[in-house]
Amino acid sequence: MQQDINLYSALRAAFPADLDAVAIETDSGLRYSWRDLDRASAMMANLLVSLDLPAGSRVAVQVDKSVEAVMLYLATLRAGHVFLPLNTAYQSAEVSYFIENAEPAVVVCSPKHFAWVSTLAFKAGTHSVFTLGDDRTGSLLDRAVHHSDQHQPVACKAGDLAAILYTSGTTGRSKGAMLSHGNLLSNAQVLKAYWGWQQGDVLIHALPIFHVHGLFVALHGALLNGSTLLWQGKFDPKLAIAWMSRATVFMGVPTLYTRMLAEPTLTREATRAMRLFISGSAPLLIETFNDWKTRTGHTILERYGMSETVMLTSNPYRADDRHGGQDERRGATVGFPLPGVSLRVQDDAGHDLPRGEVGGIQVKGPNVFSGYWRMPEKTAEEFTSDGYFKTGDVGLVDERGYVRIVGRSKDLIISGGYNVYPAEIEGYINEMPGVAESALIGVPHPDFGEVGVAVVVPKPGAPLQPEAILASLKASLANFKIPKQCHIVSDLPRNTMGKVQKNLLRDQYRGEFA
Ligand code: MCA
Ligand code: AMP
Repeated sequence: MQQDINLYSALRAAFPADLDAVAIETDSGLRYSWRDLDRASAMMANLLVSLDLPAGSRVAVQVDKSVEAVMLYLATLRAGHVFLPLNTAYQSAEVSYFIENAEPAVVVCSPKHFAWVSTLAFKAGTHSVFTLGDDRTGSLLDRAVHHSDQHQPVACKAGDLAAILYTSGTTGRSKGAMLSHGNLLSNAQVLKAYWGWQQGDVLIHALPIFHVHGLFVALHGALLNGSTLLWQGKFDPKLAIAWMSRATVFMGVPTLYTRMLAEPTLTREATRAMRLFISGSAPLLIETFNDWKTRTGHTILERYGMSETVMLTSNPYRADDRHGGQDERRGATVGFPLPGVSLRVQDDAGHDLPRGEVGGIQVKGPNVFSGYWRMPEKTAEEFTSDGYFKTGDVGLVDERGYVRIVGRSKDLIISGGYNVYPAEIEGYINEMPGVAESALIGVPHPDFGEVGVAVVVPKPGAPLQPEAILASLKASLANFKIPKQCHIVSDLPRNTMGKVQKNLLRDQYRGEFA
């Protein structure tokens, strides 16, 4: 019998005794107290209650990063509904897919997009559409302000849905990863201990809050420790460095680290007060790991996770975490499976591989999701018969037990921490007049780590222009998905099975942004 929980109640229990202390201080100088978070999320929760929605209704949110958006997230948890964050860069074709797939009862969008979002939402049967700006404007706040600031969080079961995070399938169509209160709370509790969260910690929050890293790992980390957050609406390396004299923890994707390394104000002195730098969502180059250590004296702690599993592995926080202190944080590894996480490496035939051998990484644990929203077949494909989730990542466990990710079996480009799925982009390009076929490959990039390059084959005699192809994509797709380069070629390399050999294309264009 699962006991009742609500993730919000667990976070609320960790608020400091002094509710008037500052919970979040923003880069525009606003200060929100813990009491503000509790009262505002109660009012928004009561607004949701007033809509009399079925339990487990989805609340889709595509708004610019703001503290009010955090309050809406907390309100959705309190009310026992399902939070569905959407990248602010998604355009109408992308958003209409999510709304058609998830059938949210409520959609909250930025005021500037209300016209097109409300049109496609109401057409899809959405009950209510509200607006929320990043300047404390919008109908959501206008309506919530009339509701009580007292709200008892709904009693949920650990297995009840708390959020759906869309992570596009390698076959192009996005899949909604279903995360429960139990998935999120168990992982947050493990990380609180593993990363040594302590009294007085202050987190610099510079990530978007429509993905797992910023919305769960960073936000829950601070809230579950009653720690103040220094809040950037959009990453600003100079300000992040300036704040390090007042903070102790920073979490980022590798691009944030390389951008801060480009700043002369990043010095050992500037980072003296800091306790912990965490990197993830994409591979951290050993050069970045080493440069950071040389410049600041800090050893970045790299960890590995997924939208489907939240955090899976982490480098040790304290050198004496394991085996009597021989272990330390090692660059180019993602450390050890977290407590409660079982991780194994298997070959394609499903046989466990010994340490040192490369294969598919599979995981099991209370943090691993229950499946993809309304895609039971797809879900079944990605779990083994004994309940392990196939991550699609390729790696090994080395002789000392460290996990190393060496590649991906899924056709995926991770650009500045965002996932770009070649199949989705290729689908759009192949629909364009004059295009016979195309391939999107990832190549190294000094800023984003990896970016997409499109290689396009025209139909006989068709006069294709790269700029026209990119402009057409830009009109339909989120900006981070747009290939950074487009080449027109006579044909694509294929193996004897007729499969496009993307590895040859990657080698051919590897130096594009060197
Ligand atoms: C912006 N652009 C990008 C990206 N971001 N292009 C490729 N990849 C990107 N990530 C485009 C912009 O649209 C613009 O194009 C041009 O590149 C320059 O934008 P710029 O101003 O440099 O970008 P920015 O606004 O500064 O954003 C860069 C960023 C951002 C701060 C690194 O991408 C970011 O916050 N990334 C974090 C993503 C994240 O949170 N990942 C966690 C996923 P144009 O001029 O044409 O518009 S969760 C996950 O992966 C798992 C669970 C895990 O382990 O955490
Ligand atoms: P997402 O689907 O957005 O949740 O991204 C999850 C994917 O990001 C994982 O399957 C990995 O491919 C990748 N990833 C996350 N953290 C790391 C890391 N530290 N090193 C390499 N890849 C990572």
